[in-house]
Amino acid sequence: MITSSSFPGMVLWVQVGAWTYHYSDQGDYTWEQARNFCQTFFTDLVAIQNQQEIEYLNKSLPFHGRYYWIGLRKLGGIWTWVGTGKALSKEAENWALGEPNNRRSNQDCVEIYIQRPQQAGKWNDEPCNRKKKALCYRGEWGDCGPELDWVGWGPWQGGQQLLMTVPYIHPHPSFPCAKLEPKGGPMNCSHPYGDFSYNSTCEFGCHEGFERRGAGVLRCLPSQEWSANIPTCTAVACPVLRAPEKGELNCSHLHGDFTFGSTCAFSCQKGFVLKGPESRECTATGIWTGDATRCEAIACPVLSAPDQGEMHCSHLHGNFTYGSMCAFSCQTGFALVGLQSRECTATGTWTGDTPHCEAVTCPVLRAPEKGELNCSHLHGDFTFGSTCAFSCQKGFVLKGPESRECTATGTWTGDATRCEAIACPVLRAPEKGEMHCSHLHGNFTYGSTCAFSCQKGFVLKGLESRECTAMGIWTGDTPHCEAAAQGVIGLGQALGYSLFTELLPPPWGLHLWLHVCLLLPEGVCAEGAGEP
Ligand SMILES: [Ca+2]
Repeated sequence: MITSSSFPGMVLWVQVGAWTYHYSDQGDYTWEQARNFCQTFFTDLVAIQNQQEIEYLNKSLPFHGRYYWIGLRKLGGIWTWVGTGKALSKEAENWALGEPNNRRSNQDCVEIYIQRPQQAGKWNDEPCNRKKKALCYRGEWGDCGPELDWVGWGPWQGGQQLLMTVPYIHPHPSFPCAKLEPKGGPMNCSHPYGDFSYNSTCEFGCHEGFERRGAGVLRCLPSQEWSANIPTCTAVACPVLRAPEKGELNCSHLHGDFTFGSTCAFSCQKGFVLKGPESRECTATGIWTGDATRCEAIACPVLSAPDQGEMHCSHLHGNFTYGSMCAFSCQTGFALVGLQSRECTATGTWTGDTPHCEAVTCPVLRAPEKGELNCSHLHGDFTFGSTCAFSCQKGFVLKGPESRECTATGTWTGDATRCEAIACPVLRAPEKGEMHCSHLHGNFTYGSTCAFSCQKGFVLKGLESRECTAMGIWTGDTPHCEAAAQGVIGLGQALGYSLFTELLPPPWGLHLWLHVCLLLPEGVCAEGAGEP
């Protein structure tokens, strides 16, 4: 910093404005940049007032090879003080020898040769895009202390003329801000007045998969502070994933929970199978790879009810899937053979085998003695629904139901059936006689034959034997015994009867004899029937 107050003998004025000079000691600017610099930190580029001022500046400012811009430029072809908008008067001109020459016809801005070996303190027109130091002033109002040196009159401002004093010239500091270090992303800065200095701007980006939190551009302010806090880059978030029902989620996170780079693997509980990708990854765009994953119950083959039976299933997770239970039953008259229920296992197979329904069996029926059996079977021999009809041979009558049916409980309807021989009336021996019966099937029943004989001295009148027929009636009539004539013994008696009856057992002897008698002359047998 240069301080100088080397103009002695100047009258001091109170309550007037003053100005101070400043220049940029870092960086060179185009004329526009220089004016911006001056307007930002001070008042404007200097307007040269008089020769004392020029001398002062030339003496006080350091030499710089490119010299300093001042607040004079060509506007509409006229050299104009930009601070006041007033044209440069002929008297105030201070051009260097041969200037303004407007070389190449683009020299519209003015520099001042500070400490040039020749033409020091003079002006030269220059292209405005050349880079030079900025020479600024600050207009100040207030008490002027006795230490201020009078230089000259300042420009009119606010209706009064500033008293120009030049207490010192500031080389302008660079107004540095803190150096920025990017956090997790690229940083692109431009430094018009020096690294991380006034008006430096830094643009911040983030790598793929990361989002910026905070301002995208920071500017270094005159206060030597950045316009905002340095932004950070955070990983792009994906929606939070949850474990599928009946499944589990296993995530690994690179940068944060469910953010770019996170991967989640899925698995299912026993009995469930994964549908969808086994793992998903959070992408840079904040969406997960793949579709949603779910766990489906493992399916077993579809079961059906057995013939003549029913099936009732309960499904925990879905039709005929893991955990489904099916119970089996049979219709009335049928019995289940096999397991009563099956369960769908985690391997997709059923426990056990499918049961089947078998018709309930009844005891095998046989035809009654002297009878016949005629059965019809619906489902199998002598099983539920079988019916058996009974019939008897000639001469026998059915006792019990004519037909029986096999019921659902495995028993036959009705009682056992039998064939009984048809009964004839009980016969008695004739008076004075005897009766000898032979019974084939029962006393005095079908097939029974009874032979009749008389005591000595009596003769049988009528048939000597009768037979019980299938109609339940006896052949012929009951014979009777009559007293025979004394002492008369027929030839038949002597030769035949005794012979036949003694040789053959009754009634066969008598039968034969009776037949023989038919061949003999009438009266022989009849007379000889009685006892002598
Ligand atoms: Ca020139």
